[in-house]
Parts: sequence; structure tokens; C-alpha cells
Amino acid sequence: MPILPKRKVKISPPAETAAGLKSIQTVAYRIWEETHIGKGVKTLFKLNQPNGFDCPSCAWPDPDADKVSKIAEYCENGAKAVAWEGSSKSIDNSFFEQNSIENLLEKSDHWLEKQGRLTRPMVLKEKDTHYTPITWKAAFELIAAELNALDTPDQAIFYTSGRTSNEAAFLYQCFVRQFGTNNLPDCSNMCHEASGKALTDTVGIGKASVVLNDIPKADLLIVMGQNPGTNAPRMLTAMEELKNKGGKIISVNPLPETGLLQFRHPQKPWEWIGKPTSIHDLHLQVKVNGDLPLLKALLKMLLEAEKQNPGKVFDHAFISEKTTGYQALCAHIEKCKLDQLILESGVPENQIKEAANLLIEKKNIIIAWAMGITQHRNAENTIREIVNILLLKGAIGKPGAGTLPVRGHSNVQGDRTMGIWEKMPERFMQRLGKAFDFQPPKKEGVHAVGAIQAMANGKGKVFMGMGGNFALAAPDTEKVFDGLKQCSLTLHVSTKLNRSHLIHGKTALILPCLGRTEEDISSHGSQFVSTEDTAGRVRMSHGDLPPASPELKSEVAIVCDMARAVLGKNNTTDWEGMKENYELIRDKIEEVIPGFDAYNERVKKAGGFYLPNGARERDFNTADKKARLTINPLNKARNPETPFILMTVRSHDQFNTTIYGYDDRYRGISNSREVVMMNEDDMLQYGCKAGDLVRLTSVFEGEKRVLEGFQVVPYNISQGCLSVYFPEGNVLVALDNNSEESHCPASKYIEVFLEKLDNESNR
Ligand SMILES: Nc1nc2c(c(=O)[nH]1)N[C@H]1C(S)=C(S)[C@@H](COP(=O)(O)OP(=O)(O)OC[C@H]3O[C@@H](n4cnc5c(=O)[nH]c(N)nc54)[C@H](O)[C@@H]3O)O[C@H]1N2
Ligand SMILES: Nc1nc2c(c(=O)[nH]1)N[C@H]1C(S)=C(S)[C@@H](COP(=O)(O)OP(=O)(O)OC[C@H]3O[C@@H](n4cnc5c(=O)[nH]c(N)nc54)[C@H](O)[C@@H]3O)O[C@H]1N2
Ligand SMILES: [Mo]
Repeated sequence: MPILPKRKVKISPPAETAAGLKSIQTVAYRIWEETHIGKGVKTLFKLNQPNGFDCPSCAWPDPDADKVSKIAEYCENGAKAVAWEGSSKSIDNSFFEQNSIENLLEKSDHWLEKQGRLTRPMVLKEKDTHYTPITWKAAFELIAAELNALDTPDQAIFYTSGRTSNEAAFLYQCFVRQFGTNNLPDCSNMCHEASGKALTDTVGIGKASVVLNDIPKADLLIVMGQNPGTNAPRMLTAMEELKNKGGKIISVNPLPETGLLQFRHPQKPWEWIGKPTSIHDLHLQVKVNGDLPLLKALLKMLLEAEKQNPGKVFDHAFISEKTTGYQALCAHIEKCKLDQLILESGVPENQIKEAANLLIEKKNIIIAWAMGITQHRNAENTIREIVNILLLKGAIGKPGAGTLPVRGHSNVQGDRTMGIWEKMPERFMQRLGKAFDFQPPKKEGVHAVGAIQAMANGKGKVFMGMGGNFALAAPDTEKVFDGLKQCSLTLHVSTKLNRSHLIHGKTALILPCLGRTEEDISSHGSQFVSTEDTAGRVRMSHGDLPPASPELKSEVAIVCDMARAVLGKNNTTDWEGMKENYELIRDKIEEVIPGFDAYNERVKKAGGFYLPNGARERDFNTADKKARLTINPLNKARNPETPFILMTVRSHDQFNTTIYGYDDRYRGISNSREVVMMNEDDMLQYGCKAGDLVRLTSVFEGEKRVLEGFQVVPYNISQGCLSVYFPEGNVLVALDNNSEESHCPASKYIEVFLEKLDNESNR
């Protein structure tokens, strides 16, 4: 049988400009297609407005309340996410009668979500071929029976994706810990975990030290391993402001991403004609994972310049007063060999010098980063090296300077603040135990990778997903599938149908919930929730669309009802009260988590409030209260025999595993996602033409994983590097291929072989 791609790729030149007219057209089309137009437009006017709801897409911060654009504070992606959630289609009973699990497994991920909103709880009993309806009451009883029959609470795993509100996340972790386990893996384990670890180590807080208003105040912004045009488009507005004030931008990326090249403001129609703003001043096209050697090369050049002009490059007052480790770091950098660093980075020396000169000259520096930095085996080292540069320049804790890990999911940061973590610190556990009168479990729980290992070796028997799509988002697809299938129960609180509902345990449940845009009415009236953005600001989010179905429950209500069923009558927590009145939840959050004083009052103010952030005040919360300059070993050598390093990236038409469509507009790749971006010199060497089919084989610790029938797309990517889309590429990510300190899957560092397939379509 010849191997053929399901959809034939269409290739056109990558776009040179991000946003602008095309993005508005795309939004209009999507709203028209998914919702009925009146509902869609009304909803968009509420997006990110102080009295509206927080955008369910990414975690990029909103402007201060007085600066919010009255008509449009969203981007193409936010609009797509809202349209997708507000879909006028819904899944009724006949859908599941007509579609067996077997049928549904044949469908694409795009098709599954496209069927519309889930509208009532469904169950799949042992040996059933179809999901059938179940009442909420029976569903909670089933969950209680399964959970209470386990040998130990540690056999249950409670995953969270990053859209869950503060209120729901807080109650969820409280329920899970009262049940008796810390098994609370989350999407952050696969996302910015390394940022949290490396930043806590060095500056005492695992979050960004800058706020939105800092960006235009910077004189240099470095964007590393991040594709803002696609994944945080509203960041482009801040970057444009910085440029207009004379600031410089350096991008570091194996791909020249469109949003980093040029930009037209989507909310300023008068700018759609005429010259777009050129975004970056310098693009450093690193090899995949060439960032650490690049940063070290930069440090070496800075150190040389400092020696020649003492006191002109580094901020010695800051270094001596606020940091430790200066001498040791200088000694380490002296010993590193510049030639080797340059070679390993993949960036030409003159360009590194140009970047070094900017770093030498500028004082207010922000470094932003995302998955291109965190999803590596040595991610923590790279991030600590970023911090080294900022600290040496004294570029932290002052306006226009600092760390900016750009978070992904809209409330992933808030969920962590609320206690969604397998290893919350002791002080949190004590306060939680006191507030709810119980003994929180002591044993550390499993992270995302650990969860898969536990299911695979039979130690994990119940898997619950609070949102998300773990089956597809997690690394090593085959292993995850095997693990989930071995469970006695898999259950998901979801808005849309996805693969995690189809790769199931002996029994499976779908618990449909309200989305962020929908009105949540309890016996106490309309309830709102709150979220925390990348900059640590907590704000209110109030949906006002009519729910997709009268049977939907809020995530808060689902947790409360489940907790009551599972923990039984003797449990003393006021689940019923909190379910009806979210103010009571926020009172409890205030009691447990520092920084939430007068939560109920402050969250209602336009723009909300900022959580305390020591690094922002130069008050470093480390053991000795100093920021740490650190020595980070160079990357371990790779297997010299594997010719390519493969990364998995997002397209412009997806939100993680939610595939809106097949058009990666900025990269000029459309109609198919089964593609591999490849350097033209490498293509020549492998005798490949555009559209040829190839097999990719990853080899990790002797185990092979294969992805076949992917179409070659010639692309401006560093030689020796390849790129495929996430989640299609996840089959190639070995479970044990993860970051050394925080176990974040190395989804951007997969060593692979490539073979051209001898196939009809290749002739
Ligand atoms: N539209 C849309 N928005 C999103 C999402 C989405 O899927 N769609 N997802 C959300 C989530 S959860 C997250 S975490 C963020 C993710 O936002 P990003 O981190 O921007 O997402 P990725 O596409 O994973 O790609 C990261 C970038 O890193 C580059 N890269 C890969 N490897 C390396 C490397 O070794 N070094 C360097 N310097 N660069 C590298 C890639 O070329 C790519 O441009 O976006 C959030 N926003
Ligand atoms: N190879 C590779 N793997 C990766 C990555 C990568 O770059 N490469 N990125 C990683 C990253 S950064 C992340 S964050 C993870 C993402 O992993 P997840 O967060 O698990 O995945 P999502 O695709 O965001 O989840 C989508 C599903 O969430 C549900 N949903 C949407 N809105 C809501 C809501 O309001 N409430 C509830 N309860 N459910 C809702 C819908 O049913 C939808 O199908 O994937 C990781 N995996
Ligand atoms: Mo993420």
C-alpha cells in the first residue's frame, strides 16, 4: 500500500507582514462561520474589557483599565477562540448514537472539535461501543465508587489544563488533597515548568518580573524561542510601541517568524495601507538549542568589553549589593572557548557581535522567551544564563527591564498560584490544612511525565482531566494511549469533544462544562471568576452569553458536587455554600494564599490587582535574599550519528491540540499539517523536492519511534534542523526525553533520521 498524506500540502512564500487587514478578514470569517454573527460580535466587544471576560486564548496581559481600547482589545486568535467556544453547533444525543468510538477514532482532531459544544454528561461503560447519556448524579456516584475503591489515593491522577479559573482550580486542588494525593500534574509541566524552576533558583520567583507597561520603556527587547505573531499577537502592539520610542528588538529563532519581521496594527485601520512597522532590528538564526552557547558567547563578549572599559558595561553597584556568584561566573566565562560557542550556536560571529554591542550599550533590557527555550533537556541552564545577562546589566527590578517568560494558556499561571502543582511548598500546605481542617498529604505527586509512567506501570488507575486534551498534548503518543487504556476510569471536564475522550479506560466519563464566555448563574445570582495573566495581574472574568446547554455545569459546581460525593457526609468543607457563592471561595483563597488580601473587593475594580512580585522590587526571595549568578554547564553532546534535530511548533490556525483549520498563513503552508519544514541545502543533499514524502525516525536510548508520509516543505530553517507541527509530532518525543531538572518534555529537541520514501507520489 502506498503511503499517502491525508491532505496534500499547498506551499506559498511566507508572509512578510503580520496582522493587518488579513487578520481582520480571518476573524470576520471565523465568527461568521462558527457563530451566528450577532452573538459573535456582541461577545467580541466584551473581550478583555474591564467588565467583560478574560480572553480564553493566551495569557498575554491586558492594558491598564484606562488604556483599554473601548472597541477591540483582542487579536485574531482571541476572536477565533471565542468563536470556537461560542459555536452555534452542539453535540446532541443522536450524535453519539450514530458515532461509535471506533468511527470517531477515524476522524481528524479538527473534525472532532468542529462538531460543536458538548451538552450533557456521557458515560462509556465497560465493553460499550458508544457513549450514552448519564445523569450528573449518577456520574458523581460512579466517580465516588471508583475513587473510593482504590487501594490508595495515589492511584488517581488529576490533570489540569490552563483555562481553569482561579476559583475552580483552588477548589479542585483542595478536593484532590482532601481525597489524599498530590497527584496534580498540569499543562505547565509540559510548558513553562523550566522557567519556574530556573527563575525561582536565581531571582526567587518563578514568574515574569515585568508588566505590560515596561515593554515600551525598554531600550532593548530580546525575543527568544517565541513566535508572538502567532501565539501572543497582542505582544506585537507592545513591541510596536517600543519601536516607536526608539527601542531595539533582537529575535533569536531557527525560523524567521513573520510576526518578528513586520507588523500592521490590526486595530488601527489607518495603518493598513502604507509601510508596516518593521519589528526586529536583528535576527539571530540559531540552531535548535543553540541558545545556551549563544548566550555564553554574548557573555564572553560583554566580559571582554567590561575589561576594556571597566564599569561601562556591567552594573557593579547592583552586582555587589544584590547578587552572589560574580567572580565565579567571570572565571567560568573566561574559560569557555569563543570559537566553540559560536559554532554550537549556529549564528555568524559578526551577528553575535552586533547583538553584544546592543547589550553593551543598552541598560533597560527585557528578555522574553517561550517554548523554544523551555522545551529542551537543558532548558533550566539556558534560562539561568538569560538571568545572568540581565543581572550583570542590572536589568531587573526597574522600569523597562527584566524577565518575561511569556505564558501560554490564559490562566496557567493562576492555576499554579492556586496550588495546582505536584509539590506545593510546605507553607502553602500548612495554610491549606488549617483553612479546611485536614492533614494535606506529604508525599510528592506525579508531574505530567510521571503520570504517564504511573499509568503505564499500573500504578495510576484513574485519570481525570480538568480541561485539556492530555492524550494528544502529552509526549510519546503511543505510551500515553497505552497508559490511558489501562486505567479503570478516565474522565474529562470539557467543552469540546477531543481525542482524550476516545482513548479511554475501562469506564469513561465526559463532564461538559460552561466556557469562559458564558453566564454562570447560581441560586445567589450571576457569578464571576478570576484569572492571573503573565504579568501577575488578577482580574475578574464575567461571561454573559447564554450557556450552550441548560445541562452544563460550571467547573466550580462540578468540583463541589464531585467532592461531596467522593468525600462523603462527614466532610466539613462547605462545598454547597461555595458552589452557590464564589465570594466564599475567594475568602478561602485569601486565607490560604498571600497577596490576595481583600480579594473580593479588589478583583471587582477595573483592571484588578497585581500580586506581590519580589523580583520586580529587587527583593529577591532566595535563601540569602540575593539574586544568584550561576554557572551553567554547556549542552551535553548529542548522538553524532543522528543528522537532524527536530522541533515541534504551533501553526497559525490552532490553539494547542485544537485545530481551527489547515492554514498556517504566516508560513505559507496550507491544506495540510502533515509536513516537515526543511532547509533547501539539506533537501538537495537528501534528493528531496517540495511535497516529497519522507519518514522521520527518532532514536532515544535505543528505542525507535516513527512518523511516516510527511511532506517536505522547503523552508528558511537552520541547516540540520527540521520542524513539524505539534501535536502531530508528539509520537516522536520519547517520554524520557525531558528536561533534567523539571521534566518538561523536550518537544523542541528530538534527534531524528530522515528518509525519502520510495513512493508513487515521489516520482
Ligand atoms: N494561536 C495560538 N496561540 C497560542 C497557542 C497556540 O497553540 N495557538 N498556545 C499557547 C500556549 S499553551 C503556549 S505555551 C504559547 C506557545 O508560544 P510559542 O512558544 O511561541 O510556541 P511554539 O510554536 O511552540 O514555538 C516556539 C518558537 O520557538 C522556536 N524554537 C524552537 N526551537 C527553538 C530553539 O531551540 N531555540 C530558539 N531560540 N527558538 C526555538 C520556534 O521556531 C517557534 O517560533 O502560545 C500560547 N498561545
Ligand atoms: N510536541 C509538543 N507537545 C506539546 C507542546 C509542544 O510545543 N510540542 N506544548 C505543550 C504545551 S506548552 C501545553 S500548554 C500543552 C497543552 O495541553 P492541554 O492544555 O492539555 O491541551 P489543549 O489543546 O489546550 O486542550 C484543549 C481542550 O480543552 C478543552 N477546553 C477548552 N476550553 C475549556 C474550558 O474552558 N474548560 C474546560 N474544562 N475545558 C476546556 C476542550 O475540550 C479542548 O478540546 O501541550 C504541550 N504539548
Ligand atoms: Mo503552554
